[in-house]
Amino acid sequence: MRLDYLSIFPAYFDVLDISLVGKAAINGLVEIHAHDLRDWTHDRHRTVDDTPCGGGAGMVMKPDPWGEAFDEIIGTESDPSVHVIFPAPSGTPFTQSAAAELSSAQRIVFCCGRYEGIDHRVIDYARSMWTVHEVSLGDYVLNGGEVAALAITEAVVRLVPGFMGNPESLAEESFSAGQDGLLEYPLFTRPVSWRGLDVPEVLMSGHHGRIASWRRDESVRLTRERRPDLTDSDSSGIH
Ligand code: 6GU
Repeated sequence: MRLDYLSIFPAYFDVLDISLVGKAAINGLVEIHAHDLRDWTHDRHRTVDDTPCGGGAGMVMKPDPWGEAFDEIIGTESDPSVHVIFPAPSGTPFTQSAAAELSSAQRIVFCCGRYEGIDHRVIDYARSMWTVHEVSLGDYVLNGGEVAALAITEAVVRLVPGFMGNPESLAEESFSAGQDGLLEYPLFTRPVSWRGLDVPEVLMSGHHGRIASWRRDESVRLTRERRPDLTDSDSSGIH
């Protein structure tokens, strides 16, 4: 899998080297390329923004540097196997199933906007050429797409076959099919008693049936309490 990042702050992606994603890069599982969008400007001030057509506050990212960067990084041919991601609060919510689908992609290009956003023709052009995803991490506003791109990267790369030492731990965590779409149950390890707090007795009982049913009850209780939205769907596992 090759990952490209287009940003006016490419140093954000330096952290990928010190993470498990960096280990995956060393092992040849992923290839990481961070680019400075200003490399595709031609004026003395390396301008990437301009005032919004129609007026209003803030600035909009000009289409030209994006187009030239696409030409050089991706090419000028249509190829639906290239996934181009535009992180933005106006995108569709990013989910575990979206991460799972992207984990089999050969190429992902992250387009990290700043200011009020990117000229929409950049997104329309990319859509005419490649597979575009406009995604949001949640209902809050970040200053730019970089931190979102890092989060999406981590969610995707850990699902790339060969990344996880123990792939079974993927099946049991929150939102995975193995958890029936419920939140993960609470975890404990030794010591059995710590600062006056004890590990639930059932987990020390050695009774696998009772342990499974305790964990299931806790998952259902937590999901109802914290994420009632997840219990509405037919796939929630609460029937
Ligand atoms: Cl993907 N981008 C930005 N800029 N803000 C966000 C977001 C993304 N998701 C939530 N807030």
